[in-house]
Formats: sequence, structure tokens, C-alpha cells
Amino acid sequence: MSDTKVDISKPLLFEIAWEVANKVGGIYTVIKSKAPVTCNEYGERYCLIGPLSYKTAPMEVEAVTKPQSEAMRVTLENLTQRGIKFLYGRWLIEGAPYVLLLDVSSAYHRMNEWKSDLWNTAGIPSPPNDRETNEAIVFGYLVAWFLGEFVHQQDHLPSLPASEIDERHPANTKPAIIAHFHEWLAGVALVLLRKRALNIATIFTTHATLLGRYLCAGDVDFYNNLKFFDVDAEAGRRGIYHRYCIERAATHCADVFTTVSHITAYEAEWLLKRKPDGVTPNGLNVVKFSALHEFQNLHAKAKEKIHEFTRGHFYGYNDFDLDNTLYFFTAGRYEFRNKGVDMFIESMARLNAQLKHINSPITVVAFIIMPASTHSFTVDALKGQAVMKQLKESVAEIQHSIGNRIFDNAARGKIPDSTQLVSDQDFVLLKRRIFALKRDSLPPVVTHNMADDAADPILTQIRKVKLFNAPEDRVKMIFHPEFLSSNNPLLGMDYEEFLRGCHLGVFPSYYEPWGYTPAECTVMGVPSITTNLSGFGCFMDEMISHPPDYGIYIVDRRLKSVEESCQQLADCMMEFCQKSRRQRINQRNRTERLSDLLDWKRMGLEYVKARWVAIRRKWPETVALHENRQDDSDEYGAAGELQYGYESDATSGLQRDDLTNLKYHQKVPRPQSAPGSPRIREHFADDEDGTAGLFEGRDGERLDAADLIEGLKALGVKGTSE
Ligand code: U2F
Ligand code: UDP
Ligand code: G6P
Repeated sequence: MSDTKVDISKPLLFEIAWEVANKVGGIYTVIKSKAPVTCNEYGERYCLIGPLSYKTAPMEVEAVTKPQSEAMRVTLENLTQRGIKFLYGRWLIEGAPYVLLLDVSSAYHRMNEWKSDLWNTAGIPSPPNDRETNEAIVFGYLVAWFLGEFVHQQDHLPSLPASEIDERHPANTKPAIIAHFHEWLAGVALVLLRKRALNIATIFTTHATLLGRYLCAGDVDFYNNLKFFDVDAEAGRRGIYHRYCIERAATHCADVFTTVSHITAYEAEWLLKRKPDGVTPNGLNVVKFSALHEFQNLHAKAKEKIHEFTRGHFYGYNDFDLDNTLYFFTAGRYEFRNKGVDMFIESMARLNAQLKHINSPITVVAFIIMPASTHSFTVDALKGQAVMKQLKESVAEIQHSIGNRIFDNAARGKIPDSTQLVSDQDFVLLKRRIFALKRDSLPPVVTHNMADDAADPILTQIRKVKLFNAPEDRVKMIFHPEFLSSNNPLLGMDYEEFLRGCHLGVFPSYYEPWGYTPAECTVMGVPSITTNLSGFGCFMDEMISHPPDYGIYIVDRRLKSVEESCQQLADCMMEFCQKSRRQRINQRNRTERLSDLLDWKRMGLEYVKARWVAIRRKWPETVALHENRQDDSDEYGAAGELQYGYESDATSGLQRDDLTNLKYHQKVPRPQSAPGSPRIREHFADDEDGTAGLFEGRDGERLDAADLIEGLKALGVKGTSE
């Protein structure tokens, strides 16, 4: 197909990833949450491609019999005839995009043939026993096969119906095809498309680099040595040279290469040896409540459920006030150093010491939610919930019988004798239940029997800093080595609900290309702590003029020593512990306000740009032709060609190839209301903005009513009431 025959006004988009309808890690969240905006833009012209997992696919995808286009129908028929199995249908998520899940096992018999072809055509080796790579290779060949066949079918199908043929869509044009690949596991096909010179514009997005992940998990000063690593040798030393080859080849074969953050872009430049063309940050599908207080109510409800768990877990040691208890947590894949769990535990120990030192009434319960290998829940943890449940039931029973007695008396016109209300039987029952609450050991720091308790890095570190949930400790630790679910007998809540009930998410990552967990906190109005080594942390720092005002704390792990970073994290948490309830509520409102920043409606524009640049690079002449036409004719003016969601050059992005220069220009200003600790403005005289006599925050900001009361209280002004 020659360059000029491509119709770029209505391109087809294929998005290929190992995690399409297949939850493994964060990429699943990226693709799933992005689907609504992409479907909105591409409609029936969008299709996702992933591997078929017979275990999960039926819950995720509904098969369809009528394919989205004729080319698709013929292509799928041909694949079936050649013995390839697949599931084609609609992904059961918002937007309901088409998905094609290819059954890798149905082509496994061709693996060796394809592996030798990969070596012969691209020089990429593949050892026999790496199952993940073997699957990636077979998947890659299947995807390339499918796309090749699709292009062929499209070329040979009759062109447009006569009524749609015009100057812009000549008789022989076919829609342009864009294929967007995520991560090395989907990278093999990209290399093959390039080798086979298929007429498809390609994009490759990395969500991390293989070497980065491996190097950081070890004991390496990663960021200071980034420029000096001997990449081939390092990959070889870690047994991932072949994977690295796939990743690097895909990076270099793509028309456009992007990463999820600037920090990963920098890393990719040195480790993959190509400067990314742009950054495509991760967004979320933000659901806004019509009234702000709704999400605050949800917090209170979810917190009550966590309270219930806490009562059970700490039975026999329930000597702290739940009204003065704050829930902090960290969560994600179990990567001890990369996710900063080492720093999390060390800083908790410091926070414990600081809270004890000032005799604080606050207790912090710190959760670590990270899946590890276990043999189910511990008896002790289950017992705690059971005894608390029994106590609750017994109290309800007693309450019921007391009610009956009161009613009985009252019905007979008598005021009941208060000493007779609780019967001896009730007393015995209550005593028995209270007796069951006694225990000899401290509440456990882990909820499960670990497969390797003695060597587990998290437990080892907790033991090292001696955070054993002793009564005098103001910080209590709970390691829950399994992702949360509402079917869990201990903490019966989904992750989202748990997150809402918490007060602060703490994610002091050392290696974090993006980091969905703090982003998820933000859209739910939960303040969080991240680092300037995480993509999300850097993004927020760039976007907001003073992030802590909005409940976004960013610990410096780039320029500070480990010791200093730990202290900064502990101080940050200490500052948070000193906030009043009012201030926490206020801060949650501000955090929630930031969710628009992370919405795909906004973030998705970076994907739009990436696709546009891919088209420009693949079919420059066609694009030039189109741009000329746009100048000539109204029909091709802004509205006609707003395929990409931009107003011609207003965003300046369309004219430039180098996406890295495209930054958001405006920062989110400091909030109108107050920063955390207000003080009374000393001079009432200057009244530039007509607010003389009102209070101001530290930097002269206006305070809202809640802040005024807090300010007065802080100053010890008597009779201050809410
Ligand atoms: C990033 O997280 P991911 O969800 O992509 O992380 P994983 O899927 O667990 O693994 C990342 C890569 O590392 C490989 C794995 C993936 O290609 O095959 N790998 C491996 O080779 N061996 C292992 O034992 C474990 C993993 C990123 F880290 C987050 O910050 C982002 O938020 C997320 C979404 O962009 O992508
Ligand atoms: N998560 C979950 N259940 C849990 C804890 C975490 O489903 O109990 C999800 C969380 O919502 C997030 C993902 O795990 O989407 C972790 O993504 P992140 O980008 O933080 O890290 P990654 O694992 O991708 O490196
Ligand atoms: C929400 C609820 C309030 C509750 C508060 C507790 O804002 O709407 O009714 O008092 O949460 O906040 P805290 O930070 O103490 O959990």
C-alpha cells in the first residue's frame, strides 16, 4: 500500500498488552480505566489484543458473533481455519471495547520454529526454560500474524461505498492502522511488524524497564549510576539478557516511544538507549459525587469497619481510644526495597518514639498490604475477630432482653427498677465473654502464617525496630500479606473501601515508574505521602505549587541521604498526627479536588498526541497533504479534522514532534482556604482585598470558617465553639 492511499482521518486503533482483561499489576488498571475515553474517541474502530486465560476470561469478556468489521471477520475466520483459538468479544467494562484474546497454547507447537525465526530475523536469543518469555514470543507471533492478515484483508476488501468517496477519501484509500504496544511482554510483535514492513504506525509504551526494576531491587545506588551501567552485562548477570533484548528491540522499532513518567523517561534513555518521544502518564476514571460530603460520609462508614477489625485484632489490649486512632497504610506488589517498605517501617519506629515522647493521645495503626507466600490466616488473628463477634452478639442479646423487660414493665404501667434490668444470667454471659478477651501474648504483627516467617524481609525489619504492638507503643503494626477482598474473614472489605476508611497512604518508593496507589488515594480524597523518585510524586510536584496543602506529601529520596529521608517521612507523619479532625476533613476535601488532574479525560490527551505523532512519522506525505487541504478548505478546518481532540495549533502540540517539550503550563495554585496551621494576621489595617479583619493563613491566604475556629482554639481563645 503506498503512502498516499492511507486515510488518516479515521484511523483504526489496536492496543496490545499482556494485561488486557488479565489482571497482573498496574498495566491492567491503565488499560481498563482508559477504555471509556478511548472508546469515546474511536468507537467501533478500537480493539484491544491480549492473551487468553481460560480461568478469568469468561468473567471479563462476553463473546460476540458479529465482528466489528468485514476485515476483522475474514481475518478471524482465517485464524480459526489455521487452528488458532481465541475469544473475540466485548470487555465487560465501561465503554465495552472490543477485545481479541489469543490462546497462546493453541500455537505452542510452533514455538521452536518461531524462536529460531526471532533469532534469525532480529538476533534475539531465547533460552529454553523461561516460560514467560516463551509465552511472550508465541503471543508476539500470533499478534503479528493477526495484524498482517488484517492489513492484507483490508487491502483486498472492496473500498468505500460510492456515496462516501470524495476528494478526502479517494476510492482506493483504506483507514490507517495504529498499533499501541505496552511493555516488553507485548513487544515481540512490534519487532516483527517492523521487520515485515507492515503499513502500521506503531507506539511502544514502557511502564518500567526490566533492568531498572532488577537493579533497584538489589543494593545499587541506581539514580547516581544510571549513566554508567554496562547494560548488556548487567542484564546477563541477572539472567534476563533475552528479555532485555526484546524490550530494547521493541523500543527502537516503534515509530513513537513513550514512558509513563519523566523519571522513567530518563531511566529509559540510559538503559534502553532511546530518548522517549513523550510521556504518557497514567490516569484514572474519576467518579465524582454530586455532593462533596458524600465521600466524607463514605470515609466515616469505611473507618467504622476498620474499627471493627481493630477491636478484634487488639482484643485484650484495646486500651487505646478509637476516636483518637489514625489508620495509615502502604500497599502494592511485595517489592521490599522498590516500594520503600524498609523506609516505611523505620519511619514508623521513629514516629512511635516521637508520639511517645510528647505523650500524644493519638494511636497510629499502620497496615502493610502486600501479597506474600502464606499458609492461610493465623488462629490468633481469626480468634480475635471471633471473640469480638461473640461479645457483640451477646451484648445485642442482653440489649434485647433489657428492652423486653422495660417494655413489659411499662405496659403494666410500672417504671422498671434499674437494678433489675440486667439479669444474673446476663451478667454471667457477659463475664464469660469478657474473660474470653484475656490473652497472654501481644496482638500479632502479621495476620497470616508466613511460608518463610524467619526470613521474610518485612517481619525481619519489624522485629529489628521492635514494633511489637506493646500497650505503650503509639504505633501499632499489622502486616496483611494478601490483597484485600470483601470475602476476607478478617478485614472483610474491598481495597477501595479500605482505602477510603484510612487517613493516610504512605508510599515511600525507591523505584516507582508511576504508582497507582497514591493516585487512587487522591481521587478518593485520602492524603498520601510519595517520593520524588515516583512518577506520580514528580507529576504532582510539577502540577501543584504547594502540594502539602492538598494532602500530597513528597519525601525527597533523590538528594537526601537515606537517614534524612527517613526522618523527613517520620516528621511528615508526625505533622499529620497533630492535625485536628476539622483539619483532616478540610484536607480531605482539598485532596479530592485534585482528582480532575488525574482524570483520563485530561491524561488521555497525551495518548492522543502520541498517536498523532505516530501517524505523522509513518505517513508524513499524507499528513502534509491533509494539512495543506486543511488550509485550503473549510471542510478540513478545525471542526472537520478534530479527530485528535485538539484545536489546530492552540495546544502547540500538533506541530511538534518532540512530545517531551509539551508540558502543562499552569500549576494548581495554593488553596483559597487555609494551610494546616493558621495564625492570626497581625495587622488588620491593610485591606487590599476587602477582607480586613479576617484571619489569614501563613502566606496571606484567606481562611474558611472551620480554620478560623481552629486558629482561635490554637491561640487559646476561650469560648470558641463550633
Ligand atoms: C508498572 O507496574 P507493573 O504492573 O507493570 O509491574 P509488573 O507487571 O509486576 O512487572 C513489571 C515488569 O517486570 C517484569 C514483568 C513486567 O514486565 O514481566 N517482572 C519480571 O520480569 N520478573 C518478576 O519477578 C516481576 C516482574 C510500574 F511499576 C508502576 O509504577 C505503574 O504504576 C504501572 C502502570 O503503569 O506499571
Ligand atoms: N491493589 C489491589 N488490592 C490491594 C492493594 C492494591 O487491587 O489490596 C491494586 C491497586 O489498586 C493498584 C495496584 O494494585 O491499582 C498497584 O499499582 P501500582 O501502580 O501502585 O504499583 P505496581 O504494582 O503496578 O507497581
Ligand atoms: C467524615 C465524616 C464526619 C467524621 C469525619 C471523621 O468527614 O463526614 O462525620 O467526623 O469523617 O474524620 P477522621 O479524620 O477523624 O476520620
